[in-house]
Amino acid sequence: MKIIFATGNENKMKEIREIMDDLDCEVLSMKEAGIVVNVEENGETFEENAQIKARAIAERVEDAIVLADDSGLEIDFLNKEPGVRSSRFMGVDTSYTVKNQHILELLEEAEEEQRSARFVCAIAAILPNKEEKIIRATIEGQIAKESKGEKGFGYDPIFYVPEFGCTTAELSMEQKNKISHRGKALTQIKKFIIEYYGI
Ligand code: ITT
Repeated sequence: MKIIFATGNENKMKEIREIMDDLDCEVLSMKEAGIVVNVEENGETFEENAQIKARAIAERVEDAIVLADDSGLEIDFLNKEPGVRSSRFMGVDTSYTVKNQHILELLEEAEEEQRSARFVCAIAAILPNKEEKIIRATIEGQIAKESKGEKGFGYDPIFYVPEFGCTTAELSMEQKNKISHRGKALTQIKKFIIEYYGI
C-alpha cells in the first residue's frame, strides 16, 4: 500500500515518516510521487484546509491513501492568531527567527497566565475508495519568554511545554511526536488505516 502525503514542508515530512515507520506501507511525499500542484489554502479552518490539500492530490492518483496536514499555532493573547495563517504570518519568505522574535515582542507585556497557546493539527485522509476521514489534535503550552532550542521547525523554539520544562525545539523528534498535535492526529489516522486495510 502506498501513502502519499500532500505536503511541501520537508520538516513535517520528517516527523510523518518517523510516525508511520512501523506501518507496512511506502510513504511518499508529493514530490516523490511526482505530483506538482499549487493548492490555494483558502479554508477558514484547519480541517477545511487539510481537506482542500488532500482532495487536490487524491484527484490525481489512484490506488493510494492520500493524507494532508494543516496545522498552526493559536496564541490566546493574539485572539488565536496566527492560527490557520501560521505559515503566511509576516509573509511566507520571512524567517522563523524574525517571526518568533516578533511574537515574543507582541507578548512582552503578557503575564504567565496570559501566554497560553496551542499547536493544532488537522489530518485529512482519503482512501482509494474515496472515503474521507478528518482528525484534529492539539498540544497545549505557553509562549516562552525567550526563544530556545535548535530542533524541530517553525514556531517550536517559542512553544514552551510546562510538563517537560522546555520548548518543543528542545525535544528529540521521538519525544515531540509522542506529545505533539501532529503525533496525536497521525496516531489516530494510523489506527484508522490499520483497521481499514489490516496492514
Ligand atoms: P504544506 O501546506 O505544504 O503542508 P506548510 O508549511 O504551508 O506546508 P501549513 O499551511 O499547515 O503547512 O502551515 C503550518 C505552519 O504552522 C508551519 O509552516 C509552521 O510555521 C507552523 N507549525 C505547524 N506545526 C508545527 C510544529 O510542529 N512546530 C512548529 N511550527 C509548526
